[in-house]
Amino acid sequence: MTFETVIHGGTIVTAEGQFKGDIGIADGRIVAVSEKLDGGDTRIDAGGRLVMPGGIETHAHIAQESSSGVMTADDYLSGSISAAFGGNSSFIPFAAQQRGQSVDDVIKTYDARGERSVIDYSYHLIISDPTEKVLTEELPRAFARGITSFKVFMTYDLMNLGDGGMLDILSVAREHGAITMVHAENNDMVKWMNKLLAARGLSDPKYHAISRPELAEEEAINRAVQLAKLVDAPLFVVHVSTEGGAEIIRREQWNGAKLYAETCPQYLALTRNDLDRPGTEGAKYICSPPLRDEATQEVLWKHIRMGTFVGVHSDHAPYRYDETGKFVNGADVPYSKIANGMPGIAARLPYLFSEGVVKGRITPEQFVALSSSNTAKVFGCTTKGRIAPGMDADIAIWDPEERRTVRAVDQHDNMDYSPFEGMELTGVPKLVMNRGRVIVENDELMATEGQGQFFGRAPVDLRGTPDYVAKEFDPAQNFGTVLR
Ligand code: DUC
Ligand code: ZN
Ligand code: ZN
Repeated sequence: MTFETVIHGGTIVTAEGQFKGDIGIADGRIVAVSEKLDGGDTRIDAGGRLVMPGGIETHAHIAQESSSGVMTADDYLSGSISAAFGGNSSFIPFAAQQRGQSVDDVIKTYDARGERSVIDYSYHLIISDPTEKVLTEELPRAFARGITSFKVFMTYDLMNLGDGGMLDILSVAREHGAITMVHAENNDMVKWMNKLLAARGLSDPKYHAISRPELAEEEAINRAVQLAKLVDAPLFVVHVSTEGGAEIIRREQWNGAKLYAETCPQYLALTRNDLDRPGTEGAKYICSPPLRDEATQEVLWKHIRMGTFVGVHSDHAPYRYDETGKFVNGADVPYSKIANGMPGIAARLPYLFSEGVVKGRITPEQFVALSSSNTAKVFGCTTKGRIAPGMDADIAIWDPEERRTVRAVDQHDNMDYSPFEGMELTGVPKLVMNRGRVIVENDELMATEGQGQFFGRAPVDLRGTPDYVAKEFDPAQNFGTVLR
């Protein structure tokens, strides 16, 4: 067998275990994994290093307008470069439908934006306007192209679908084998809190955290799960930030819901006290759901360890600390008019490795599962997320001992701050590969604009998840009525 590249002498870590071995690569694929491989036009020495699947970042807002029209600071070039420096070989940002827009047009728009990417990419659709045409014609066309996941919102007046709209989307998704992602916060609870705070003149950034109560997330997660169970549709709860929310998810996974969830580094690393920094500094830490408290952080780690969460993703939503981003509505505006989101696509995996593996909260195998392998299964990335013959050669080689201090300038994004600034982390992705091509090596970008490719995805893998049949859908209990 001939190889273009052989990675030799490293410790190969998969979601199942680790072993010393070599990887042979040809035509962008892994073609051999063995104790020792000779040959290779290029030989990469991975002695003393961990050789893992490249990360798959599945929660990132790239070249995306918010519902109020603010464009993210990163496009597919800068966003993908930043992802690559953070140990990712591919990503799945969102393609967002604004109300009144056709889904076909949305996909066309993002296809043009995606062409700049240096790593492979796919999209989750965001659906804000589920018209009959969207449900019966456009979503099936998107599925046929391999766009097999989409996100819906339970909050924000311009995005929120209402429970009926969610049931429509969940049912269509179920029919096609797609998975629905949900941003779960109770819209009315948040609006009511906003009114309460405004009436008292409480508008500093820190009140953002108070305006979006933990109970609003817990209520909405519970409701989203019951809606999904009613139609037996798979559901992925994004950016879980509360103990109560995580517990509902754990309980309902046990009860047979086809239920997946993630949390994000910011909910593990930061707290609402970060919103109470001097002047308007707290604006940098405005994201939704909001940052919580220290007690919640350790509980979320426990859920990571125990498998409640299939992934830890960045929710990279980059808005600069200036008039193009955070202060697009003015420098001296209430928290509710400050752009909502923070960057973190480059910091996600170094943070998870350092605080997770190095501090003994998770194993290296769990790190791999949480950074790529689990997500590859849930989102149908059939050729990614594993080190095995036949898979794409999407590989990250890590120095598990090198220490770094996080600095905004090293994130390689278009941002002017990092919420993780100054954190001391151990473990650095030294070489990152996408389909056999080195894209980052020793802090240098080796990739060129546009070399990333769009990848279509398979339906969610639901093997081992028996059907859940609500009594009202069971002909034995509903007077023999066939509803599905
Ligand atoms: N939800 C996200 O997932 N990202 C940014 C803002 C938001 O509400
Ligand atoms: Zn969200
Ligand atoms: Zn997000």
